[in-house]
Amino acid sequence: MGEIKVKPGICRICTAHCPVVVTTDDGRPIQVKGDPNGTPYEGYICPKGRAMPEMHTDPGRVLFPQRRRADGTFERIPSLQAVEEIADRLKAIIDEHGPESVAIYLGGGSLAQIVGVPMGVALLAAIKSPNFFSASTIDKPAERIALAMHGNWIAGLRSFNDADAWLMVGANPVIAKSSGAPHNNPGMRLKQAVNRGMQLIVIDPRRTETTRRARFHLQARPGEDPTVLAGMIRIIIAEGLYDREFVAANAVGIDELRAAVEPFTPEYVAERAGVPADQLQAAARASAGATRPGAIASTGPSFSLRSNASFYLVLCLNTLCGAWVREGEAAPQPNVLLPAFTPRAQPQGPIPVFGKREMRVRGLRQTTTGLPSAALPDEMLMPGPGQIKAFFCFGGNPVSSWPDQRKAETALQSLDLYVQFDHTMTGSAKHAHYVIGSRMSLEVPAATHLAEGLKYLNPGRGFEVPWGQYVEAAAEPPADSDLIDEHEVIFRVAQRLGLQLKWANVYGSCYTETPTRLIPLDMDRLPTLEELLDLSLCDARVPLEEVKKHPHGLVVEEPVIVEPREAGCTDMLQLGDPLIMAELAEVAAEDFRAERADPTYPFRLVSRRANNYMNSILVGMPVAARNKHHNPLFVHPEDLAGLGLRDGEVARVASRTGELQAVVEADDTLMRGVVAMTHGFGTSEPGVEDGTGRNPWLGANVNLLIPNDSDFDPITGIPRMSNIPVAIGRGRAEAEVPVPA
Ligand SMILES: Nc1nc2c(c(=O)[nH]1)N[C@H]1C(S)=C(S)[C@@H](COP(=O)(O)OP(=O)(O)OC[C@H]3O[C@@H](n4cnc5c(=O)[nH]c(N)nc54)[C@H](O)[C@@H]3O)O[C@H]1N2
Ligand SMILES: Nc1nc2c(c(=O)[nH]1)N[C@H]1C(S)=C(S)[C@@H](COP(=O)(O)OP(=O)(O)OC[C@H]3O[C@@H](n4cnc5c(=O)[nH]c(N)nc54)[C@H](O)[C@@H]3O)O[C@H]1N2
Ligand code: SF4
Ligand SMILES: [Mo]
Repeated sequence: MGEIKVKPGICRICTAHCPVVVTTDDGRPIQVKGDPNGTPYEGYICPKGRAMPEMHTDPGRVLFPQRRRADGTFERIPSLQAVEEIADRLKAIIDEHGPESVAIYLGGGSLAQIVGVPMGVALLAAIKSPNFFSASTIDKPAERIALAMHGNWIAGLRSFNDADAWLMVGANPVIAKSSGAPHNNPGMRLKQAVNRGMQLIVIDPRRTETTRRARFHLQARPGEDPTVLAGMIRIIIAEGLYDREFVAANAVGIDELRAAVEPFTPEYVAERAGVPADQLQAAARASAGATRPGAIASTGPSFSLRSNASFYLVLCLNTLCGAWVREGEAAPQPNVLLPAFTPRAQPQGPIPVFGKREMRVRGLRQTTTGLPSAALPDEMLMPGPGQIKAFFCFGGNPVSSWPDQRKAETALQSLDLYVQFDHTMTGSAKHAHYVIGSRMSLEVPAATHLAEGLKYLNPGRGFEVPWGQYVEAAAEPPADSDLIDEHEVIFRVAQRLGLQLKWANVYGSCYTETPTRLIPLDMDRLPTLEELLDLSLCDARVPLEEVKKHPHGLVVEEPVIVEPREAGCTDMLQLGDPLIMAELAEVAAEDFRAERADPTYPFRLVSRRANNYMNSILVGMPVAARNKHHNPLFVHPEDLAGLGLRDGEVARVASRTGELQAVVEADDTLMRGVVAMTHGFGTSEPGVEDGTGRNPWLGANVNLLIPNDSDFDPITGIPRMSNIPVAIGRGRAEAEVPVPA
């Protein structure tokens, strides 16, 4: 044992951003626990957070910049040499193909690296490339699109804390942590809320850890969220249960909405979605009868097509039920590390959904959520002006996470310059020209501002209380390594290209009340990560110096009271957006019986998440796998019997465009006819995991089943990633399963 130190930290594996305490032995992390002094979290931590020491000390960690050789193997090169080579290649590409040939992608891993991506954004701005992509557009792009169509409420949604009804559509926060209930131990918060009388309503085709707490579990067929939500709204309007006064004063479009939901009678919803009429009525009445209701949607409806309609109808429910916070009440989520704003009981009316930039493929365009990442592989592959040739991937794993895995892989292979920032050699990284390892999350200072900004994406998400934390590095990077931070790589590249970079001081968003301030960086001197973080937070509501005095985080106790509507404010919320009303007419006109009756693909595959992994993060690590290294296909036991398959056998799963092999696991929480699988596993090499974890990248990647260019939403570009028609049969015999070397 060397010198033992214990320091506070922030887990940034997911957006819950739990406060933790980190024990190090000579700087090397040996234990991460929940921080009992991180007040709202009360010492909570999940298995992923506890696995951080293993992530940091993983023998496979990328400790030196890696350059790919012609034969596909990698060689170690000095970090400054890597930077020079990247800069020179980038310059040649820009000179030949123009700035539009350069793109960056922000993945889930960049939550840990909070100054890397802003530096990448600054580089794009300096070279005048519009190509900023992020995982947000293959996550829940509809949340901001629906918000743009419906309008936002400046003071925000009433808090989950004292909500007396809460509707969650396709969210399982007990597992996913930050998707529909407060971040601080969502399982416990839900339990406490239900115990104090909150009526929890969950729409999910599975009986999940979250639905177990629900007063109403509407076990609807997947993909039927617009039907179910329209049915609820129809009841609420027809029975006059909505908040007439609030709607009259703050919203337009109720007549259009009333007409659009008319076809969705309880009987129709019952037949189509499988939700009994009395359950639908009871859930609708519970939502509308509550005095402090709230509604939220997550990846279930996002992945099942018609996501804009689902998210929009959730916002309509919030407006109809008067869920927005009123004048004189305490603002639910005043900023701490983000800039101060005046919470007003007034709408910010609809804003344009589309931005200027048009993609070259499928008529897709920039939206309020950004450029559609689902189009990225095509933009890399399609020749002609605007083809993406240089790609910087910040903590993302396209080969794992992008729909149409084979296309994603081919696209990455086609690039002239692919730089991957990651601490592990993922299925994506092995195609990169350069793989750059940086300091990992516990080795750098960090703050909670990104998680604070979630409320700007989806009202109701985010911290339960005004919470802020800033921590210093808790661990030291491994000795004898040549790690180089993402911001440093990009800054030095810009220096070599003679560019002036400008730093954006806030987490930019169209609803951030304070406009982004661009601060020119001194290009003669590399700024430290600390300096950049300070610059990002220079307009924090609670001065950063104050937050820093509370290393275990602080709750800002003093309430911020919601101000009245400004004189002269004429903004109104929109309940009858024409695009969504037209989409509801399309939904009502669908021949759902015929669509369902395809005998070739009798099952519907839905998405779900696993407790021990965050997307592909931690996949393949023994500490997370707990002796189960594969990615099971969950099937109802009676469906299994019907297929003649037994628990643990290998099944073949085929969609209309792809297939995979997976180990089946009996799961009676599913609706009959619905099967479920998580993503994050496997390269595109065929086969199933061998169960030993020796080759974590081999196996069942669900994106083999998902095309990105058919069956997609025309606005978000997001393809059908849940509710996928599939056929299931017996897979290869066990003996044929390849055993990786
Ligand atoms: N079929 C299907 N596809 C999906 C989904 C699904 O449910 N089904 N989910 C979608 C969703 S919601 C999302 S958000 C996307 C996620 O898409 P991505 O963000 O592209 O995928 P992740 O697996 O989260 O990749 C995170 C990467 O970051 C790396 N990483 C972790 N920590 C660090 C760090 O500190 N620094 C750096 N540089 N890297 C780090 C990890 O090793 C990993 O390779 O996938 C989407 N794709
Ligand atoms: N442990 C863990 N936590 C995570 C992640 C992880 O991989 N593991 N990933 C993180 C990320 S990137 C994200 S985006 C969030 C996601 O957070 P959530 O959106 O809460 O993700 P899930 O836990 O998959 O819950 C989605 C639910 O939708 C249901 N569902 C599927 N299809 C449909 C449908 O058509 N309609 C309805 N109503 N429901 C449907 C599924 O059964 C599932 O229970 O989680 C984050 N947190
Ligand atoms: S819930 Fe998220 S932030 Fe909290 S410990 Fe788990 S992975 Fe980390
Ligand atoms: Mo996500």
